[in-house]
Amino acid sequence: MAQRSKDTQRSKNTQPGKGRRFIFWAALSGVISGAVFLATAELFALIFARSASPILAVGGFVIDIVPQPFKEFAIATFGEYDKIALLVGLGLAVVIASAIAGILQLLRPPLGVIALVVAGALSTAAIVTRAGVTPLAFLPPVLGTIAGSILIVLLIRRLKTWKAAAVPVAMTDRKGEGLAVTDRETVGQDVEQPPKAMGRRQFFVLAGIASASAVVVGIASRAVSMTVASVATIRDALKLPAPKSTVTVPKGAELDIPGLSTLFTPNKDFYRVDTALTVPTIDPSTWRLVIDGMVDQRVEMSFQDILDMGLDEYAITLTCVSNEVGGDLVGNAKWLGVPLRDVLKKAGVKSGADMVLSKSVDGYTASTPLSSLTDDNIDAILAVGMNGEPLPLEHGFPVRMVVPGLYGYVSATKWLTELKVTTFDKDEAYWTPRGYSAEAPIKFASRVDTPKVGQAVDAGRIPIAGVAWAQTVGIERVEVRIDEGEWMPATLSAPINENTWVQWFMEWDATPGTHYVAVRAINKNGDMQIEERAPIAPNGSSGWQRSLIRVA
Ligand SMILES: Nc1nc2c(c(=O)[nH]1)N[C@H]1C(S)=C(S)[C@@H](COP(=O)(O)O)O[C@H]1N2
Ligand SMILES: [Mo]
Repeated sequence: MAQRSKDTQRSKNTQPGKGRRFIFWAALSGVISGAVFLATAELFALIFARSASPILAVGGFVIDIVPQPFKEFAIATFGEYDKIALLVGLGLAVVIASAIAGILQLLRPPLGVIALVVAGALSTAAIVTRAGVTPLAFLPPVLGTIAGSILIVLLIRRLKTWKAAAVPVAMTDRKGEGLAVTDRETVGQDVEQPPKAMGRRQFFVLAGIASASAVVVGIASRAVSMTVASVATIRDALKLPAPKSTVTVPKGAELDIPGLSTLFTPNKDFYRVDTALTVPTIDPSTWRLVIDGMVDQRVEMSFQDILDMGLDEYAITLTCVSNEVGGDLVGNAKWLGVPLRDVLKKAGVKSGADMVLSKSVDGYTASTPLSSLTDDNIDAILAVGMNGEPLPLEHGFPVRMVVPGLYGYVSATKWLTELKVTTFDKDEAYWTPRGYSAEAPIKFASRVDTPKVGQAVDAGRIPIAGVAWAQTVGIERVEVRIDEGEWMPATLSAPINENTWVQWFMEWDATPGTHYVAVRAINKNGDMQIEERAPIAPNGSSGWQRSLIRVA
């Protein structure tokens, strides 16, 4: 019995059968490499370009090029499942094509790699020719192609090592038909078995790791992309109610000077600072704000509840504590929202509280002095809109806080989910144990936008221009000094309100050579901008910006 079963096994191991078996493993190697190609592309699509999914781009391309009668046939046959049918069809095509690539790589190397690179190039073409494509969209398919190509080479190489070790065994078997069982086993074990077993093990280890990672990474990335896409779709379809009041922008608020920051910072250019590795995706229909802690009654509000309070438009300049002197972590926007004091009133703040700990869905927290949120003269708001559209996902969709006069890290919680009324004694925010102050009013500042540091300018009459902000107080005056000259007053744009930055400019007769341009602001309380340099930690940088300008 034992003898016969061994013989049967051995007869299977003769070359033709053996070859067929390796063809199967080569095909599987191709399929795994194809899966790794797709999974890698999906992963990098998350980072670089949401639209850069090879399967979806190729699917979109197919939909675009397929003739109308065929589309009608597809709809007639699959009904509303036509797109699923297309994706299943594409999936099958990928499996078959990559299996063939694997076999080619075994039998006619490097044809398998070439096939994969061609497929990669085609999907890259499909991606970069889609509408609304971003500049980095080529990266995901290219990185996917590289990963898939490397893997197919490695897998087939290991498969060949295994085959090389295994096939001679089969030949020995055939020649040694008459050998005693013991003899054959000795031969097999001593000479052939170890490399064969090793080649086989190495092949399966790599194949196993690669396919498991492809499945996990691919499915996880696609799932994240789809949640983001669906929340992005919900956001795009969202129409915020018209505000009860809008911001009046006075004449002369916007100086039209090349190189000067625009009065309102477009959303796409607005600085972004947060600890979120991936942007939280929240469906506004399931979003809830909880107001609890030292309150008369715990209150829960839906997104609709916020909208139902009636929205007003507010112009507020946001500033990050990490903004260096002359830095760009500051931006001005029109926010649509409701006063936080009205929201807090619904819960009723108990006496003794002095802080609101705001929490984000991602665990981030900020500590804001209660007084800044209840003061009738401070427009602290829950914002749902930014510059005429719902908050962008990266800027806190669906609801965030904006508090004039306080750095973002102690006030501007994005993806807001809870307001806990508490005390500075009892609670601590995210940045407090990490070297930043629990309370941090914005240090008012001024910045030169043009001419840019290090950018050579032509001699002659040119404007020096920039922005200055002193949220809740307002900018009274901006002064400019060239080299060691006198401080000269700059012309200010008409301020929208004391919570927004103002633009300023000064005409300058630029003479050839290098010059220092310094700027400082005076606020409406008559205070001078702090001259002494301070680092951003623990509560914001200070110092007058002084930049070296080269005039040709
Ligand atoms: N959830 C969450 N909200 C946050 C942060 C964060 O890390 N997580 N960072 C804060 C900081 S430090 C700043 S300066 C502002 C920046 O807002 P923006 O990215 O919309 O410009 O958001 C604040 N809100
Ligand atoms: Mo910040």
